[in-house]
Amino acid sequence: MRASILAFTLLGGCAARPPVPVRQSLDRDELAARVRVEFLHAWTGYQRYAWGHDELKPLSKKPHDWYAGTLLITPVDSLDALVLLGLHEEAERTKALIIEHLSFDQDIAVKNFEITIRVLGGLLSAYQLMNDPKLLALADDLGRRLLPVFDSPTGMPYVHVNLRTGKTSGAESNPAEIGTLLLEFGTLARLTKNHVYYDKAKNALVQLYNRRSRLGLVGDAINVETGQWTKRDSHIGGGIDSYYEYLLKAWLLFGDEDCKRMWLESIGAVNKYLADEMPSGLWYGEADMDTGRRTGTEFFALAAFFPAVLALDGDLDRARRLQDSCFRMWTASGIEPDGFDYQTQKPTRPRYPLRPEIIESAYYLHRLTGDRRYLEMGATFFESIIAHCRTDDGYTTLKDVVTKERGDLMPSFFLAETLKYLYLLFAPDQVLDLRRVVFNTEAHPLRRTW
Ligand code: DMJ
Repeated sequence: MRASILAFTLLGGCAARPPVPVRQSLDRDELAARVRVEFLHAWTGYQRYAWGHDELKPLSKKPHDWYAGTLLITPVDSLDALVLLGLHEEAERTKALIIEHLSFDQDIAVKNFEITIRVLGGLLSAYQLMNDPKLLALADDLGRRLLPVFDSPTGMPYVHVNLRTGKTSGAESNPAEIGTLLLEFGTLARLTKNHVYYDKAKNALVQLYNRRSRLGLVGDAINVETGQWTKRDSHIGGGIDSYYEYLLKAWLLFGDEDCKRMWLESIGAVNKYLADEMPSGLWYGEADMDTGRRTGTEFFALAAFFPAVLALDGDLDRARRLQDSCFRMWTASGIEPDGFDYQTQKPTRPRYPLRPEIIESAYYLHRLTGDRRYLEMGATFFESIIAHCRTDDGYTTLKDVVTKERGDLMPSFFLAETLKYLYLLFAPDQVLDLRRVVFNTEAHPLRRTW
């Protein structure tokens, strides 16, 4: 036990739980219905001003495409949510758009990680929910075009690949982009019976894991050609986050014992060196991957996925305490900043880009503990998002959670994740049984049908 934890424990320290506003009448059905109405509001804005494009800019009422051509990122990312929310007409119309108009035969260099989690993951989960083989054929076409990323000297993927030519670029990568591929490529392998997808994505994960430090930690940048770390700061925030998530979930989805072993060793190191017991609660900060020396006390909105992962692993004590800390971070300014110094309790990165992670964790914790506290938290998140981010034609990002100055983008993950997890939190358990699916990092539920 590290000295700071010991001193804190000996002092009888146990951070007071942050108060969560308790509503006299919290009606789950009514909240689920309200989330559905807000989903439709956002979807209608997308349909009106950005149909057939990647994302909506809700203030300028214009579409936004990531590359020269569209990859229909919002429709693909949202399709399973449309089904789960019971918006069947919209789902059929969206599926038709995708099948008729989505082409991966484009001369564009795409980011492998983003396209894998949003587009490949979205196609696979929609295929499993809607049972249309054309969705699987699209996923297979995309998977084949992404495969050249793994042709580096180490087998760890390049950052970008041209979908038409297969030309790769971007040797400087990070654990999240290297290690967040196996759920999608593995599912594609199982569904198409082409084991190459599984083998390449798993090899990338193992190659990364094999380069962990003596302490069992990873850094936040690595060169996929030389295999050398280029940044040695360790944490659970953006750039590393979902690498850990996929070690655990690949074990759960595929029963892969190597992933189980890698997860168990990794979570031990994370809890030993990155967890920080403070008077304000449990947090996870930054540390040097070689020495374990604390290098920072910043917690990220992206790291708010971690209570969900801890809960899924059965560590409900840490999961609950970390979720309480995340809730403090949310309520400090009335909505969540992207970064927060847990020592000073001040935002370090003031924007709120409509992120879902804290809501995802509330959903897991509610389902795995049955504690109403997480429904109350969810109601708070929903009210803040409506108060600060709702526009006439959708929802938009905040540039600054203190001033509430608005940005002009509705990222696809707002529909795919933020509103989906809010809906699932309040909706009846039968809508989706958490024990029967594994969500990819973009909230696409995958089922072991093989
Ligand atoms: C999403 O695209 C995914 O959840 C990813 O793992 C992290 N970033 C966004 C949401 O914040």
